Amino acid sequence: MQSPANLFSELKLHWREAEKTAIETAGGKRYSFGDIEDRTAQLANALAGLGVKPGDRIAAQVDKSPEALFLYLACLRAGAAYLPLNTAYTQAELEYFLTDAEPVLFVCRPRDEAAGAVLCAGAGVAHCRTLGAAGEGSLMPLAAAQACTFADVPRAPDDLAGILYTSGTTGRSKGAMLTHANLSTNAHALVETWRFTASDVLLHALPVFHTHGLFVASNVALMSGATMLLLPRFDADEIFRLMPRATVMMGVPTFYVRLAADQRLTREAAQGMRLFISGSAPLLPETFRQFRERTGHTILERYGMTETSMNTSNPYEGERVAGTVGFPLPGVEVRVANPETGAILETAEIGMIEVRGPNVFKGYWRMPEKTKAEFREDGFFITGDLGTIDARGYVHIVGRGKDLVISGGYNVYPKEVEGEIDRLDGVTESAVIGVPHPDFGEGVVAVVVKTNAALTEADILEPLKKRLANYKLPKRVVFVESLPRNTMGKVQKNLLRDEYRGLYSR
Ligand code: MLC
Ligand code: AMP
Repeated sequence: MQSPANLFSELKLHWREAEKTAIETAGGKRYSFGDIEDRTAQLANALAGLGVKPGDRIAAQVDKSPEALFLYLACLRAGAAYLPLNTAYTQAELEYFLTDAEPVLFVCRPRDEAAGAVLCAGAGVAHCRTLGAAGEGSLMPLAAAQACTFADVPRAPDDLAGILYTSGTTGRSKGAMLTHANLSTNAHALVETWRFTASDVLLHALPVFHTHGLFVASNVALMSGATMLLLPRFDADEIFRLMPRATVMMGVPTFYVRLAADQRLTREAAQGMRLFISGSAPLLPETFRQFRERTGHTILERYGMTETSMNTSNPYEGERVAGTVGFPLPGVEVRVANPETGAILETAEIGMIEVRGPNVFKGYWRMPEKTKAEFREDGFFITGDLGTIDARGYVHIVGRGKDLVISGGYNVYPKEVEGEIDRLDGVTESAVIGVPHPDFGEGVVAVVVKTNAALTEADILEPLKKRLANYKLPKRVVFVESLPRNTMGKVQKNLLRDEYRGLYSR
C-alpha cells in the first residue's frame, strides 16, 4: 500500500492500540494514542476555525509539553507548516522570524502574552494565543469545544510540514522548508536503522523546537507506536529516576558528559536500556569510552542537520566506532568533494560532505538564490561540514567549513554575535570563536578590540542579553590590542582558537 502523503495520517497507521500510552509526562500524566487523535482533531478544528488554511504557517515559542506536540501534529493534520521557535529567543530575534515567515497564528507562553500581542501587531500576524507548560493559556480552550474528528487535509509529498530557522554564516537567518515526504522518509529510515518498535519507551529530554527533539525523537517514537517519557528538559535526577522504565534515550553529547560524570551511572541503572543515541555535535571519544566502561553500552552516534534531518548513523548491529558518524541511512547518498571545485574525492581524502536523498529539504523560505548556492547541479546539498569516508565506509566529520560554534547542541553563528558586539559604543571590532568546553563541548568566547579603555566584560554582555538568546552569549570576553589578520586582511580565527583553547579547561 502506498503511504499517505500527510505525515500525520502515516504516523497514525502505526498506532495499533488506541488505549496504549503514547506520552507520559514527568508528573505522571498519560495520553494514549486515542487521546492524541482526539486532541489533535480538536486543535485542527480550532485552527480551521481561526481561518488557518493549508499552506499557512503557524509559529510557536512554547515550553515543552504534550500540548506543544499536539499543536505540531494538529498543524500537520490541517495542512499548515509548523514553525517552532527556541524558547531562548529574545523579542528582537522573534520579530524577524514572524515578519519573515508571515504566520497566521503565533502561540507564545502565557507570561509573554503582552509582548506576543505587540509582536503580532507589528508583524501583521492575525492571531496570538498562549500555551503554558501545563497546557494552560488561551489556545487549548479554543479546542475544547471542538469535535474529536477531523479529516486530515490531503497533502502532496512536496508540501510543507515545517519550517525551522537556521542562522547563517552570512546575513539573515534562513527558514529551512521541510516537506511531509522529507520527515516521513527520514523517520522510516531511523525506525528501521535503530530497530524501533511499539515495545520501546523513549526517554525524551530534548527540546521540541529543533530537529533532534521534534523530528527525530518525536517522529520516530510516533512512527513506531512507542511510548515517550516526556521530560520538560534535561535533568539528571529525572533521567535516573525514569531510566529503569525506558529502553532508548536520545541526547546531545552534553547529556552524556553529564551522565558520565554522575556516580549513579552504572550497569544496573542502564540494564533495561537497549540503546543510547547521540548527535547534534561531536561526541568525544573519551565520553564514548567512559560511558561504555560504566554501563556496558556503546553509544550510537549519528549525524544530521536542520536542512537534511538525519544523514548517517553508526550501525545498530556491527561496530559503532568512536569519532565517526557511521554509514549513510537507507536512501541517503553521501559523498566528499573538493570544496572549491566540487570534484569528488577518493576514499580517506578530506573535503566537503555533500548529501542527496529524500531527506534533503525543499529550500530556504523565500530565498531561491541562497538555496541555489547550497546545492550542486546534480542535486547534492553542500553541508558545510568537512569530513572523510574511510575504507570501511564510515563517515568521519573532521571540522567545519562554515564559521559555526556548537554549544551544548545549539548552533551559534559568530557573525551574528560579532554584529551585536560591534554596534556597541567603545568597541572597534570583535571576533567570536568557540573553544573546548568541558560541559558544552564548545564554549563561546568574544575577543574584542576596544576604543574605550574603561569598557568591561559586563558592558559587553548586558546589552547582548536583550538581543540574543542566552546560549549565544559569550561565556567570556577577552580584550586585545588588535585581531590577528592574514595578508588578505581576514581575521585568523585559528590563531585565536589556539591561543584561547585552554580558557574553559577544568
Ligand atoms: C543553556 N545555556 C547554555 C546552553 N544551554 N549555554 C551554552 N550552550 C548551551 N547549549 C546557558 C543557560 O542559559 C545558563 O545561563 C547556563 O548556560 C547554564 O545552564 P544549565 O542549567 O547548565 O543548562 P541547561 O538548562 O542544563 O541546558 C544545557 C542543555 C541544553 C545541554 C541540557 O542546552 C539542551 O537541552 N541542549 C540541546 C540542544 C538541542 O536539542 N540541539 C539539537 C539541535 S538540532 P545563565 O546565564 O542563566 O547561567 C541539530 C541537528 C541534529 O543540531 O543533528 O540533531
Ligand atoms: P543544525 O543546523 O542545528 O541542524 O546543526 C547541524 C550541524 O550540527 C551539522 O552541520 C554538524 O556540523 C553538526 N552535527 C550534527 N551531528 C553531529 C555529529 N554527530 N558530529 C559532529 N557534528 C554534528
